[in-house]
Amino acid sequence: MLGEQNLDHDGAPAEPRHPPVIDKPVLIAEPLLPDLKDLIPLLEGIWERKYVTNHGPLHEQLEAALADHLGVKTAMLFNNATIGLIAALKLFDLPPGSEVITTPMTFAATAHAISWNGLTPVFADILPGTMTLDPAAVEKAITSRTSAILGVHVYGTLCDVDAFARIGASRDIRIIYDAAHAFGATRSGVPVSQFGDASIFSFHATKLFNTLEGGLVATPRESDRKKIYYLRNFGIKNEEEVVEIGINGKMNEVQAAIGLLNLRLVAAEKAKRRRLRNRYIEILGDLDGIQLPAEQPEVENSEQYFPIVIDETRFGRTRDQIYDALKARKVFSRKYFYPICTDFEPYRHLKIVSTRAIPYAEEVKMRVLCLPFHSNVSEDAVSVIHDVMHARP
Ligand code: T4K
Repeated sequence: MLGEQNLDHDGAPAEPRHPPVIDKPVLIAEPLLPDLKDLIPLLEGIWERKYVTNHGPLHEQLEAALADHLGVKTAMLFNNATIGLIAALKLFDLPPGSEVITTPMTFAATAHAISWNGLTPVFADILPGTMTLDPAAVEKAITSRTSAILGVHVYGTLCDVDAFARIGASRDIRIIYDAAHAFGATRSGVPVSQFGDASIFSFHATKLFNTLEGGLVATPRESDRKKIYYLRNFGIKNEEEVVEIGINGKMNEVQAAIGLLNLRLVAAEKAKRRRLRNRYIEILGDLDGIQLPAEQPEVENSEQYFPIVIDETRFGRTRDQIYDALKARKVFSRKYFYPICTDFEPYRHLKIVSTRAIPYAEEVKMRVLCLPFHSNVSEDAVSVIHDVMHARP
């Protein structure tokens, strides 16, 4: 029982209604929003100061709080993760036209950030299980023109960071992580942002921690701070000097206010999602042909998404049939990520480099389905999902 409306007077889980009825559509994501009454004093302060953007006091406060929360030396706020990705790639002065190896199993923004930098995306296959970049496929994709690897901790599942660290160390290749889904994830207690040369988080409304729109570039080096600052703010050094080809990547004060308040709520939201994860595992664990999210025992999950992979030959129904059956009962799952990047017009001409005859990404894109995953997924919704998944074909 996760949504407040489903708690009985003792705060204990209430029994679901039978048959379960969904009054309000259950969406894949729902923004975590602070209490309006807590926001108003912060808004009053902004109105009083009349300083609404360009690194205001709330912005600075949030940036420091996030560096601390994420355990990282350099943490720079952005207006969204896409601009953060574009700026992070620019940080390393990668040779124009050089190749950046990435995964096709991601949101379009990952590949677009490479292209916006005048770099060439090269797509490599993903691993069954974690659905993250396959290091062996990456090795196969490396050429003399490779300048970086852009891995994605997709769904909050961590990439094989050790393998990529080895690859990066053995050649002059930057390792950058799109950590849009991995806010607060750790491995053996090490914050995810400690891996690689840079990590980019998304604070979009659909993310565990959100500032409505927003993002963050984190690096393990203090020395990157100044350059990222320039990249975020048009390259302006002072009133008379512009020293970098920067962009406008600034977060405003209202977003920072939401961030400061949401940071207090994240732990509770995460705990509720962890309970939902366990409920899903309970109701789906015994189904033949259903692959649950990869287990990474040493990882503290970011609780961003709950992807399942449906093998229709064993399960008896396809992913699309399940998607439609849930939709008919007002439960809106999402086919993240279908289509994959190599299905999109700008990248359609590119092949996925794989160690297999048919890239795994091509198979799994037809089978993956993300279930609604936030604290307002009620026990009634869980019951609907249970019924749909257990129904006879
Ligand atoms: N890298 C990766 C791996 C990413 O997944 C993303 C973004 C990025 C980079 C880039 O990050 P940002 O530049 O956005 O910071 C959504 C998000 O817009 C996008 O941020 C996210 N990934 C992607 C996976 O999901 P859509 O097109 O699926 O969003 P939409 O509008 O269909 O909303 C999804 C669900 O959330 C709907 O059921 C409605 C619900 N929703 C949405 C919004 C905006 C709400 O309940 N309230 C809301 O305000 O992309």
